[in-house]
Amino acid sequence: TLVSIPQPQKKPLVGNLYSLDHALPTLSMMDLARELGPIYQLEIPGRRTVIVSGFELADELSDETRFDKRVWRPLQNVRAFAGDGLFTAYTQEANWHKAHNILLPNFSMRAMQGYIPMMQDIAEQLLGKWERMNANEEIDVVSDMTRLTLDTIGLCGFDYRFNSFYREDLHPFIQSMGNALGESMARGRRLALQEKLMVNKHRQFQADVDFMNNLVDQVIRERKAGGENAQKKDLLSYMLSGVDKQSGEGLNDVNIRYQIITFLIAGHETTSGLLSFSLYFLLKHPEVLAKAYDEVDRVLGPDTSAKPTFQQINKLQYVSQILKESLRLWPTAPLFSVYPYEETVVGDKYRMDKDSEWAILIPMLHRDKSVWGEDADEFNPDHFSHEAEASRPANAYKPFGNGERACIGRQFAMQEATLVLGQILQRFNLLDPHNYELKIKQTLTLKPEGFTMKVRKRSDAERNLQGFVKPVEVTATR
Ligand code: FDE
Repeated sequence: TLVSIPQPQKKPLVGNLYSLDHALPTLSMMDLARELGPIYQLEIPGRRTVIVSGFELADELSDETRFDKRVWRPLQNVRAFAGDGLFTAYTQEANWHKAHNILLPNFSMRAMQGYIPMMQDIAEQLLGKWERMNANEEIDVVSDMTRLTLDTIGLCGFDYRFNSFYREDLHPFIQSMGNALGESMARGRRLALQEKLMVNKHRQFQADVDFMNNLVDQVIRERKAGGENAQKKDLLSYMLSGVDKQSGEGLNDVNIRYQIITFLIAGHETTSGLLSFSLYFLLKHPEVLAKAYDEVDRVLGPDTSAKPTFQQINKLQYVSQILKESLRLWPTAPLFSVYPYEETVVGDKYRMDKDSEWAILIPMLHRDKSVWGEDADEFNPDHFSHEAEASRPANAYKPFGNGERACIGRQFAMQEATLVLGQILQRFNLLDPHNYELKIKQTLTLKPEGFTMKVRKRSDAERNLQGFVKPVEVTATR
């Protein structure tokens, strides 16, 4: 028998519009999940959303034969500037398949080796900045991590230098992108009549979209005009030259523009948040930090001028466990949405219409004690030991979404984050001068708010060099 899905108390006309804190919708959703259980629904005028956070239901919704990614309302608004780029495309759109087929090989483990020099270039800028800081200066962690991740995806994506470490403010492109993303979210909670009155917001939105398009279109034009000699080993060159074997076609210029904007959006805030949360957790868990230092010293050794190799980065197992554990507690892209190909019943008792919105609330899925154990709320990188990973069902961990629509940048982000975190630990002691207390800030993604720390250079005496073996140089192949 079918049962109705729990719902928080609603108000006349606005329904559950005010059941969520609009600055922090994800945190409100987490509170509601603790109150109402693994599934509940919210009603906002014109829209009903079912929020799923229990493992069993999320596991069922991960079945790609029954369910597909839904480009839900906030993402639909992002289509105004990311169009049919990978993230915002409908799975049925020809361009999704085409771009997926063309770009997938450029995100494989093997392809990752080719990005290392560019990732290192930007990492050096961050490390150099931190090394030159005076003892009284504090690091605004999220800002510097955003500089790093933006510049990295800019360089690896289309050989463009945002040079964020050489400016105080955000690059104007990022300002426009931030505005446009904020407006896309805001539109989701305005009532139809309110929306009509937002003339200035609409004008600003259009200006921001135009600015982004122009910058990216110019980069594409310049690259094409540069001819053969301008062939770089970045994503743009693969987009310009790649042919989809299935259709025999390449990507058109407008779609390439959308892909570049997509990679900039998807690749910088999420990874920046990941690194910021990881540093926060390290500051609060000295025993984990000590283990991380041991590993970094053993793998990278004392020479901070030596560039870590692909092999070394992959040996930083514990560092990568720290990153995975951070993404467990605070998955920086906290929700993804699905719809059923056919009207269906989920969990043997909940009806799922074709047009309703169902979303998986990842931070709560990642705290489900039935799969993560009694210490599910605790930060503990041992949740990602080989044994723990092997014994856990696959769909218990979804920070990168699901199936063929899962994150294409996963390896890229993990390699970038492992490289940088490893090098930060090789060089610095981390200090927490204000005993920072975690506060979440939400845009489309999650990040720690107002998080500052200090660093001090580590001395050789502090390193544990037992077991360090200098690596043999192996040339990268692609
Ligand atoms: C995707 C993604 C996802 C899914 C979503 C949905 O379903 O809606 C998720 C969840 C994610 N992603 C997450 C993440 C996290 C991190 C750290 C990241 N991510 C990173 C990155 C980087 C880059 C470059 C990227 N990323 C990208 C991307 C893309 C393009 C996409 C779409 C795909 C398809 O095809 O759909 C994603 N990403 Fe990420």
